[in-house]
Order: sequence, then C-alpha cells, then structure tokens
Amino acid sequence: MATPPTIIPAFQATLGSSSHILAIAGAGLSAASGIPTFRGHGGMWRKYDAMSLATPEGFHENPSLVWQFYHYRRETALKARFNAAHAAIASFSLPWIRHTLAPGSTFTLITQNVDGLSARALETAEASMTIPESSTEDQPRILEMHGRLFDVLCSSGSCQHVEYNATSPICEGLDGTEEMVSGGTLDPDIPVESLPRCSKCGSLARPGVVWFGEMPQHLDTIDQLVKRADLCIVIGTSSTVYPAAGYARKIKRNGGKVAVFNLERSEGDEAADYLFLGPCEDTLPRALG
Ligand code: BJW
Ligand code: ZN
Repeated sequence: MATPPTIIPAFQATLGSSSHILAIAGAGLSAASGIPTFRGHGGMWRKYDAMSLATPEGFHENPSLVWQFYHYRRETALKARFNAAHAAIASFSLPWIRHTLAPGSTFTLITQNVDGLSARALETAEASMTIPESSTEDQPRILEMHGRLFDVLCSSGSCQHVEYNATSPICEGLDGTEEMVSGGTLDPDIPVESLPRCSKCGSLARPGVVWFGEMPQHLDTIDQLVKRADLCIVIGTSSTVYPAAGYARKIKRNGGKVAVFNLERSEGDEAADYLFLGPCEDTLPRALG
C-alpha cells in the first residue's frame, strides 16, 4: 500500500476544518513512559499468555497468576510519569487551546489503556490553567474503554462493588511478587485468602479492567461520538482488538478523515489519510502544537 502523506500543515488544515474530533489511543501512547505494549517488540503477550491472564476464564482458573500480573502492572503504572504525547493530547482537550487550531470543534480521547496516565496528564493541564468561564462542554474529555488498573471489582455476581484503590501494594499477599513477574515468572500458588478482597462483602476481588470476551465500557457514548466524528486520530495502537480497531474505518466510511500516529506500519493504515511514522511522543506534540 502507498504511504499516506506525512505533511503536518496538510493535517493541520484538516484539523482546522473539523467539527468533531476523536482520538483512539493504545499502548504505544504510554510506551515512552516505560509501560510495555502488548504485541510488538517486548510486548507482554509475547512473554505471557493473554488467554490465561486477560480472560474471565483465566481468572476463574487461577486468580493467583492473574493478580500477580496485574499487581506488577499497577506497581509499574504507579511509578510511571505521563510523557509528551499524553501532555499534547491533554492540552488539545482544553477547548480554549484546541480552538486556536480547530475552531469550534469538540474532542474526546478514547483510550484502550488502563494505566491512568492520560487522566493524570489532563488533571495536570487543567490545574495549570485558569479555566475561562465560557468553557462548558457537554462531552467527556476521556473515555477509558478497557477500564482502569486501579479499579477493584467484586467478583461476586450478587455484589459487583467497584472501588478506586491505588494502594501500593494492594495487599500483603502480593507484596514483592512484582519482582518475580518482571523476571518472567508467575507464582500460581498464592492462596485466594491472601489475594485482594471486596471491601463490602469480603469475596475475592478482581482488577477492574476489560478482558477478552467482556463488554468494553462507555460503548453507548462511544457509538454516538463515532457516528458524528469527522476526524479520527489513531495513536499507538496495533488496531487489532475490537471494537476499538473498527472506529477509524467507521468514521472514514461516514466521510471523515483519519490520521495515524504509530512507530511503524499497522492495521490502522488501511483507513489513513495521514500517516505519521515515529514515536508519538515526538510526532504528536508537533502535529497538535
Ligand atoms: C508506538 C510506540 C510509540 C509502540 N509511538 N506508537 C473477530 C472480530 C471482531 C472481534 C473479535 C474477533 N474475535 C474475537 C473478537 C473479540 C475480541 C477481539 O478483538 N479479539 C481480537 C484479538 C481479534 N474483543 C473483545 O473481546 C472485546 N470485547 C468485545 O468484543 O465485546 C463484545 C462486543 C463489543 C462491542 C460490540 C459488540 C460486542 C474486549 C477486548 C478487551 C481487550 N483487553 C486487553 C487487556 C485489557 C486489560 C489490560 O491492560 O491488561 O486490552 S488486551 C490488550 O489489547 C489491551 C489493549 O487495550 C488492547 C489493544 O492493544 P493496543 O493498545 O493496540 O497495543 P498493541 O501492543 O497491540 O499495539 C501497540 C502499538 O503501539 C503498536 O502498533 C506499536 O507499533 C505502537 N507503538 N511504541 C507510537 N512510542
Ligand atoms: Zn463484594
């Protein structure tokens, strides 16, 4: 396939004439923050079995393995800092900044990432500026469609209590086991009594992330936003996991434009009008700046 253009002024002209902009992000957005991706070089699914660690069946089979993996991911995310790409998106989320490039436009970031770094970048951007009184918006700035590492969910069907818990370590039974995981070994034998428990009913808790075969979050809102979007910015995702992988093509079919920011060629290129190859922490701040 021919390479779509990589011309920042042409992309910015499209930004300038867009009314409803969506960004769809994946693990590549957080790569520069030291969070491993899933499928590429050094990807987690090359080292660990996705079906054992990221499915409800895997959790049912061996919650010890799954909790260790997610404890390691929580500890890594807690130590990480958001990078220049998160910061560029966060600034662009603020209407009074975005409207200098894309007057009158709306914007939402739909992220598949569960590390919370985009939300942290947005909080920082919002806190660093005085918000003009006229800046009320009726649509969310971020939707974390695959959940959040720091949400802890009761696994009992009759309770379903969810709470935000960023404690480190989340429980004594997992303390220090992150060292084993980073070395590539998982301990299948931590007793369930020593794993995180629901603070309401005492049942075994699970990570509040969306596993294969589960329904992603905010789908109704996302479907509405995808229907009306006229520009889709695809950032650091292999575009292989659905439904997220289908959004750019839907927007393109509705007459919208697509810009892809990725280290390398990906499935998302199929729909691309613009393709910015390279680390998004370099390309995105230039394109949105
Ligand atoms: C850089 C970079 C840098 C690196 N700068 N770029 C056939 C057809 C359609 C669907 C299915 C199907 N068969 C099965 C399904 C369903 C399944 C699915 O899509 N499977 C595929 C594998 C085929 N999907 C589901 O089960 C989903 N639910 C669902 O479909 O419900 C039913 C339904 C929904 C809607 C309508 C109707 C019905 C749920 C999917 C849940 C995915 N869960 C995970 C784990 C989350 C928790 C956790 O984090 O542990 O989500 S799996 C993993 O993959 C994680 C990610 O969010 C997701 C996507 O990965 P991502 O982000 O794209 O990462 P990578 O590693 O793949 O790519 C990184 C990219 O970055 C690369 O391209 C690099 O080049 C690039 N990069 N550094 C720029 N510095
Ligand atoms: Zn409970």
